[in-house]
Amino acid sequence: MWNLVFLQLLLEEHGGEVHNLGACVPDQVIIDECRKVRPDVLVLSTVNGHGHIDGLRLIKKIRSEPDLKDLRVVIGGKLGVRGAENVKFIQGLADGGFDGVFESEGGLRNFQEFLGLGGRPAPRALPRPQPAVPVPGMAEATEDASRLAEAIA
Ligand code: B12
Repeated sequence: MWNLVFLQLLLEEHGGEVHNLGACVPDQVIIDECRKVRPDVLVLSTVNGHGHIDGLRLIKKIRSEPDLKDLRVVIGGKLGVRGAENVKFIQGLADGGFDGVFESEGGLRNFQEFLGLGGRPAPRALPRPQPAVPVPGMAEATEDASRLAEAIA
């Protein structure tokens, strides 16, 4: 899946070590892998518009596991099937427990800033991102997407 290849390359180009679990991974496999690897951040990608449903289910499971409740988890991509209107899913996903929600219409700048990668030299390990609430860059992403929606309308 090109979205996953794209994300892996992006993170590796910035010095991150990526464990790519592939597409359509069962929730329990993700949870087990997070326990085993203890990643700096779990990055979820959604392409076909169901991500806001699957993502919410998964994050609730992850947050109900005491040893994973502080794990950094983000989701991005096509959150729904409504283009720029997908921003309406951002708040619900953030409330569900995601540390960052990045709708594809908002671009990648906010994601890179969240990871602390904005234009600085490549670190070997991803630094700890900023605190979870408010979701970093969410306001800007929402504004960007709203402007886009207005431009299209
Ligand atoms: C190749 C393709 C397929 C392939 C592979 C699908 C896959 N899951 O990878 C096949 C043929 C299997 C397929 C099937 C389907 N597809 Co399809 N597919 C595409 C296509 C042509 C390209 C997708 C792609 O690889 N793009 C390249 C990657 C790099 O881009 P991307 O995924 O958009 O990711 C970017 C951003 O979203 C963002 N991003 C993504 N993830 C993340 C994560 C984070 C953390 C961040 C920060 C950013 C981020 O970064 C990327 C670079 O900008 C798109 C149309 C298009 N031009 O996008 C439709 C598209 C994704 N498909 C679509 C649909 C509806 C489907 C099906 C549901 C059709 C069906 N009814 O069966 C199925 C779903 C199958 C499945 N389980 O996923 C729709 C989704 C509608 C929407 N969400 O708005 C699209 C957009 C086509 C359309 N315009 O209608 N598809």
